Amino acid sequence: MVHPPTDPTWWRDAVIYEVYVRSFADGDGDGTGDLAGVRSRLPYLRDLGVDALWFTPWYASPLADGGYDVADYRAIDPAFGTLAEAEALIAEALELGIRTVVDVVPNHVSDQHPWFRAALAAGPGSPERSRFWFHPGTGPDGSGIPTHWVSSFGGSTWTRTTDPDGTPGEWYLHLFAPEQPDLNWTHPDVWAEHEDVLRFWFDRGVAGIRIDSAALLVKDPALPELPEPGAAVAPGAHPHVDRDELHDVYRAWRKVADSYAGTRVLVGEVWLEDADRFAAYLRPDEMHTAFNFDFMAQPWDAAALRASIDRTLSAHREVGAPATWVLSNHDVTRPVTRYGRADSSFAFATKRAGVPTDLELGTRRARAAALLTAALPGSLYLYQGDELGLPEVEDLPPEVVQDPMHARSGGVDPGRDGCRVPLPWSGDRPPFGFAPHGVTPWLPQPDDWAARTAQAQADDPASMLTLYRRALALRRAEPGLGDGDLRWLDAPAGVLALARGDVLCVVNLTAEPVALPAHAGVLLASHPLDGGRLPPDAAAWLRAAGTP
Ligand code: TEU
Repeated sequence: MVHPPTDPTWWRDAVIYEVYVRSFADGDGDGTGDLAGVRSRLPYLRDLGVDALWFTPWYASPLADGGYDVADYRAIDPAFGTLAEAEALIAEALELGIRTVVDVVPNHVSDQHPWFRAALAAGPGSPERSRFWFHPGTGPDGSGIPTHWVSSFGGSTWTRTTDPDGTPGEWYLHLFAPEQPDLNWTHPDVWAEHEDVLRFWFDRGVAGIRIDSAALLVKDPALPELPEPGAAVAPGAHPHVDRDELHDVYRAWRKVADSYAGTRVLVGEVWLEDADRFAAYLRPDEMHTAFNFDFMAQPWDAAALRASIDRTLSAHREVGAPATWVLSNHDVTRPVTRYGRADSSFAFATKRAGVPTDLELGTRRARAAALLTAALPGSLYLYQGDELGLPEVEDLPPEVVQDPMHARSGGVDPGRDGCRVPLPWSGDRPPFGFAPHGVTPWLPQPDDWAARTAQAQADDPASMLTLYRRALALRRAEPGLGDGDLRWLDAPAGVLALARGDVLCVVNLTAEPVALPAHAGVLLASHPLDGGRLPPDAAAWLRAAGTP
């Protein structure tokens, strides 16, 4: 559906394109993507057919974690531009019918944030420190870590401070990198500041907020040790994941969002295995939607995908929220690479570089997956570059990798930079139009990306870009697609077949061509049909039989 500016339900089936600003397009020629680059490419995004842009953090930041270490929420990082440019971008995008979603990172701030600097300066027991989790170490000299919690980036969640006289001091908590101290969500300043930040961006016309690490903010103030591996934890009682108090935070945020004209939405980054605990964040007075990582993590397997789709839809139905469909983002392996591996599921713990990969197979499957996800009921997230079929770049020289996951694992984890390589726009050699000729992008692009540029794909009927453009155009034009219900059709093992109104979507995950169900016409196929049959690892959208 096309969503006019006043449509209050725009978010229920919106196609939201994730912009990792640093790697999108470089307007000022310093090798780093920026707001000028995004503004110059807005027509591309309009032609792609997206409803909204989600910008990963564009705020002032030392970039210790690609901007997820925010020093000032009310300023744009100078490497990306200015606040005036952000305001212009929001307005220009809206003129093209594209809404803007900004990223808010409430779990932590940068260690360069004024609050944390003040806390370090003020010393133990100060009100400034009470906005964070400072704690004495264990043992007579305080040299033992307060708890054995494990950072998402590897290693401990605690770093020891140094007092102004040079002696070792208290420790502070960081679920991510040491440059990202966790905030204390029992502190009223932390609540008030975030509500004010939401207002700051809503006042500038943004249509939504993506909430980073949304299930991690609240900690048990007693800071207990983690439960033993495998031990049962009462729901909501883990020391730092999915605690019940979180729901009060999002109810307060929802009130802020609802106080604005037009529907301003909250989108949660909620990684939780339990579908009901996940859906609890989507009750009518909390977030609007949350990323569906259960689906994203599934291997290329019909039964697994179908089970995940059913789990998703039934959990969302309980709370009346639309589902989201996500194939990737700036944290995970690119789909054409993941689907080209023997184990095509995604999990951080099993992420490995250098696993044998069949990119041609992965690309076929990613094309089929694009048609599957675009046909499912709810909203759709598209990570920049997936519409170009970019592979994960797995041979970045270690010295250029900036993701803290890489260094903190001692180089064992490849990190996430392989999906953050600057986009190829045009031309036959780096920087492929990402930056002016002769400029070196902040991460090197593979030399062989000439055929993957947006320009090379734009007029190629067989390209990934053309497939996405056609799929998104049809998704808007077909009343059966977008929000609503899904009906499974009978299909052989390994084949997914579903109906959305009078549109059918069939996906063949077997190794043999399969007969298509009765239909009145083919709307779109991810691969040429083989004498009316659907080839392996392909998908088709069909007009149901019996409809004009
Ligand atoms: O990610 C949070 C998160 O839990 C994962 O995506 C994370 O990368 C993983 O747990 C590592 O094991 C968000 C952002 O998407 C990510 O880019 C940031 O690094 C992270 O928060 C910290 O702000």
